[in-house]
Amino acid sequence: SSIVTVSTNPYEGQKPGTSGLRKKVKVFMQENYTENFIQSILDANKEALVGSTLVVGGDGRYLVKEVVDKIIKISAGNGVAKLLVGQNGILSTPAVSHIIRKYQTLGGIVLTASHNPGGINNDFGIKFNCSNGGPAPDGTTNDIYRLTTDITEYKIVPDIHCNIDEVGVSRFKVGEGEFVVEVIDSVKDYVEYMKSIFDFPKIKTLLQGSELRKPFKVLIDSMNGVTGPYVRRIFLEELGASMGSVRRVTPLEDFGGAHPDPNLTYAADLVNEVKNGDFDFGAAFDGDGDRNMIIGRKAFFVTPSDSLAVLASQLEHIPYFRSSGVKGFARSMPTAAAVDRVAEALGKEMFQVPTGWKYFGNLMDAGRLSLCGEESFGTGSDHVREKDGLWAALAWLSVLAATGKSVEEMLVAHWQQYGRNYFTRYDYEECPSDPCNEMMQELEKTMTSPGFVGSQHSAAGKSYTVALADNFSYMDPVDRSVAMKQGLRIVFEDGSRIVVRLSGTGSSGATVRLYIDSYEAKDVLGDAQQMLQPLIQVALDISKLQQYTGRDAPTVIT
Ligand code: VG1
Ligand code: CO
Repeated sequence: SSIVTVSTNPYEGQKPGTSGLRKKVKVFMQENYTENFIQSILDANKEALVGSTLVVGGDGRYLVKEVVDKIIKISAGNGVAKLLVGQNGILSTPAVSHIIRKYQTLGGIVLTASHNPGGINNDFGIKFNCSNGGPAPDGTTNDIYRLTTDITEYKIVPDIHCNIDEVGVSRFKVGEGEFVVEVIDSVKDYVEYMKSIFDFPKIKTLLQGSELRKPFKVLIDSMNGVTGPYVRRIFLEELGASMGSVRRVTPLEDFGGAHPDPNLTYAADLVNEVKNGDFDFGAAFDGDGDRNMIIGRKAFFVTPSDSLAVLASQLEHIPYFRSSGVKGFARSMPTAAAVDRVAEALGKEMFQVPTGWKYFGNLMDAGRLSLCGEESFGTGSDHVREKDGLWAALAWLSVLAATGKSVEEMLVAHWQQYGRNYFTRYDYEECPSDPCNEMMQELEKTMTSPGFVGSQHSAAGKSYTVALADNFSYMDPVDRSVAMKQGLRIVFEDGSRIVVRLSGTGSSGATVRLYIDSYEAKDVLGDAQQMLQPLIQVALDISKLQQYTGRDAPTVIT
């Protein structure tokens, strides 16, 4: 086959956000839109590209297979030697990260819009991960974006036809060289890896019960996303759970119409089943398998910030950490500071990074970070360079198996020892962009004007004094790269915090996120929404959020 050079024109707006380029499917379907972006990803790697191997896979949503086909043809046109492609285009985001690392490839291309709905009228996304298995850092995504703005042509081998439905190796002659596509089992490498990280027999005994303990009943929900086949292999085949322990385990192109975001709003069916049923544990994962929600008996909810803190304090129950040791911990800035207290108690290094998993990678590569998380239902460790939903569920089951406690007992004991960071996030989705940008500018002005630090704010009988107010910026301690304007942050004298930022993953309009984090040393058993009311009121007053967005209530509360 021969390489054809196709001329093209740049599209505006191909700037990757928090986690790759995400747009409506129909945007990606425009002539050459997807081709331009793929070519730009490859060009951003040009020094190492010729002769390289890349991993390709996605979450099974609408357009994944078509785009895999384009990646195959354009990779062949650009001198890539080999692609490792998940069967049917299926690979979870953490599985891509693992496969990149295991086979030491140049990187990988992940086709997903994560937790955003799928189908022809919804979202698609493309993300590049580097050779460490992690999402490309800002330097690389800026390079990719710059390349999209002045692209004039792409290179493609149009008559490569490769079937990705069957596992196997296909070889193609391209010019004088050879181009190889290896279609791999989507779950095998990942499942083997999980078996080396966790004590599967111990988890199996927990689930099946023993003379000492009745079976521990779980309900695992893949939300019709990519984790379906992974959950079936791990929970049904390896751990011997019954079909009644899993739900929605077939990946669907439109996620069956569901919004595959594991939180109390979008995973309400799981929550209700666990609330009304005889389950000890529930977990749900998002479309691409990197997010997780953990609930206990009667749907006792574990906030992601607490989940991170509890796991941090219990890592000795996981074989991986017993052998690799526990380095530092990290969280994204908006994530509640519960884990900071564990770090302090254990004498571990603690990092606070901007929102997005790409900021954790350097710390892991430098051997300074073992466990990290985000309030947005992201938990993970240095076993890969992405957050990992199934890993989080297995980590929790390991801890529960070892301690013999229920989920709720774990949390209550944790709060009694460390105090509790009450946390909530209000999302105002798909608001008009201009007023939201204006709100952010005005709020930053207010916060940074003289006299704001030290000012007092009261609501519902509570009073807060501002200790610090800034637009968060971060210098990576490893490569000293700087990320500016990562979210407006008001920290009060008692450590309580208000954070406001605009989402970088939406595909239309603006989504405002308001994060509230408030610490109580003693009063740890309250209702979060009630406990946080005064601070929420203060946040709405200072930001004038309702006035600018025209919304009197958030779309989603987590
Ligand atoms: C959101 C979350 C962020 C997460 C990102 C990607 O970003 O807030 O914590 O890393 O999604 O998650 P934003 O910019 O919309 O707030 V996923 O599961 O989409 O890869
Ligand atoms: Co995701």
